[in-house]
Amino acid sequence: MNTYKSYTERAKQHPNACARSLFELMERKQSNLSVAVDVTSKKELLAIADAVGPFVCVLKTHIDIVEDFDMDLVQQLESLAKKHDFLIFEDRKFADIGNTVKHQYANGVYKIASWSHITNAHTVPGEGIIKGLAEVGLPLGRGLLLLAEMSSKGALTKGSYTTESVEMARRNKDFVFGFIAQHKMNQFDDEDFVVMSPGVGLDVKGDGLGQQYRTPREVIVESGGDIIIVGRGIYGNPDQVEAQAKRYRQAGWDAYLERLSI
Ligand code: BMP
Repeated sequence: MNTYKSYTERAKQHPNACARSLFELMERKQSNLSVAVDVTSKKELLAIADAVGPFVCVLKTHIDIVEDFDMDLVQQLESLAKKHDFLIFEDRKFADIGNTVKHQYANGVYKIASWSHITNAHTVPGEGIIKGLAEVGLPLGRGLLLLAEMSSKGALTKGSYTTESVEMARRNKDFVFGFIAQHKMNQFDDEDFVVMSPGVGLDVKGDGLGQQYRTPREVIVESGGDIIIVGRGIYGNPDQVEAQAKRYRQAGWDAYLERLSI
């Protein structure tokens, strides 16, 4: 029996506004690809965002690695998000007590909550981290992903850590709409967490620093992930950025169609 619904069906039923707009745009653009643009200059980041923009549903940033960061970078990213119809996900991986992360999210140099539609958090500090982030993010219509499983070798995100992270998400469904994880996390019929999976590559299996890659098919068909996150596989060769974005978008979408047909 096919237990997987289409992104359109999920958009119609999802209680979380951020998840609804994400599913709608995935179907509209026929893309379940997120590109991780881990480069250190503003110019390069914007050039890659513009090149991959037409092919992605989510553009993932690590804004604190950009050497010449300024608020103009953020404004330009927001313009590109409108131009190409994608959401921005600042992969901040918050990991402190609620009161601290609240400020890290809203204030400081980056003012992440003001421009990033989606962000994420580790569950290691306990549920207060979600409450703190929600105080800032919920009024702005933002969404949060919890890190339930990591892609890297030897990660401690397994067993009861993962199970308890899912329980935390269940108790905070107004703000938490999914996970960074390697597998589907839903257990009940009425539950619909979005799973975004990093560690995706078609050509290599690792990077020598612990990263582990699986193919889009392994992620989407075999493990039930919803969105593939691809970094160096796409921006690694500057002459191939657009071609690789198209290739991964196709591979991700083909895997989704295969999953629907099973
Ligand atoms: P790459 O495809 O180049 O390995 O990049 C993967 C991206 O996903 C990086 O931005 C990394 O920070 C992020 N990531 C990951 O690789 N594994 C995780 O478990 C969680 C992540 O956010």
